[in-house]
Amino acid sequence: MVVLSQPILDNLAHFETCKSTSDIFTNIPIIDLSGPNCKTLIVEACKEFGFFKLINHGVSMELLNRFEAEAVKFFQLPKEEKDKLGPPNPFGYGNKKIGPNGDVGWVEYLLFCTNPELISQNDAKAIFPGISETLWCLVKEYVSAIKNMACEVLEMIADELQIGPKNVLSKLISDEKSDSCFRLNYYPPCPELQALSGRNLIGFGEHTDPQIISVLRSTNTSGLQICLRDGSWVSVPPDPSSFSSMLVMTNGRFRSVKHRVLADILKSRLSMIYFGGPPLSEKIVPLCCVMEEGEESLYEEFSWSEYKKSAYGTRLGDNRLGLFMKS
Ligand code: GA4
Repeated sequence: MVVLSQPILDNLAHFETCKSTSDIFTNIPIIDLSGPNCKTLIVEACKEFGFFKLINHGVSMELLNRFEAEAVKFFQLPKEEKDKLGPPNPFGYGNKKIGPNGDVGWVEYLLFCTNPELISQNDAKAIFPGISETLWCLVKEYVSAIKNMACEVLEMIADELQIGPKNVLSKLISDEKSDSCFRLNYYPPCPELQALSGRNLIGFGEHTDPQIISVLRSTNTSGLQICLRDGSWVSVPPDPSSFSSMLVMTNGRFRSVKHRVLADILKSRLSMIYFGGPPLSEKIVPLCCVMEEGEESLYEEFSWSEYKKSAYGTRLGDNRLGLFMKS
């Protein structure tokens, strides 16, 4: 038996933990973006898991590596330097505090607004005061490449579901007024974790993303877990050359996957996530083509702006869409 010294426990006392599990998600749908059947496989994955892994996506590894190196450099700066870019409101540098409603996690992050109209009208100084020109340029280059890829995925979904025209979904995120954001999450190693035998420290607590599509890429450290239909949590092995994508939509047919990230004892983890949202005024309603004759919408009609406002008033783990369910 090991007796823990009090300071170690105190240090982690404010953070959530969960029971360790060694279950690995072995049947992740892998979508080869350059392969046949891609459209069908994506739609199947959206219905079953709300999550899939993209390979042969065409985004250059050279860009990914350059971006990763610059991002790590930022998180390795002294605390005082990083704090100059925070607290996030909601954009900027954040450390341990997530969102405006009291959530915490073993994570540092940079949250950027990447709305195209704002970017084309302003320079980095206006959008993100204090960020280095180099990092900001890389964010723009990366987000533009990922957005193109996300549009390709949404066009395939529209095609497979036979919702004409082809760009009916992709235009929501390619619109000049689309409301998107980008986040760099850095999970520092936590050696004290060793003391928590049988439990893991939560880096980013369980939640679903509110946007239309999220594209995630991480470095080679595990930590991401997703929740399966039966409520069990499984680890998603990291793969720095692929992207994972999570989708929302379609009157309950597509799933928005619940996910969380665990901290590691020895290795840091960096992830880059693009969140593609529609223009603020866009009405969010189930696509009529996916509904059976006579089927009613499960949700009240709402705009992205109303949904987003309500989402920012919730805690990370809350059921955000539940508030808009018809009673
Ligand atoms: C989850 C998805 C994105 O990371 C995010 C998060 C946002 C934040 O970090 O400010 C929120 C969270 C996310 C949903 C509920 C609210 C808002 C933290 C939080 C507790 C940037 C987003 O758009 O919604």
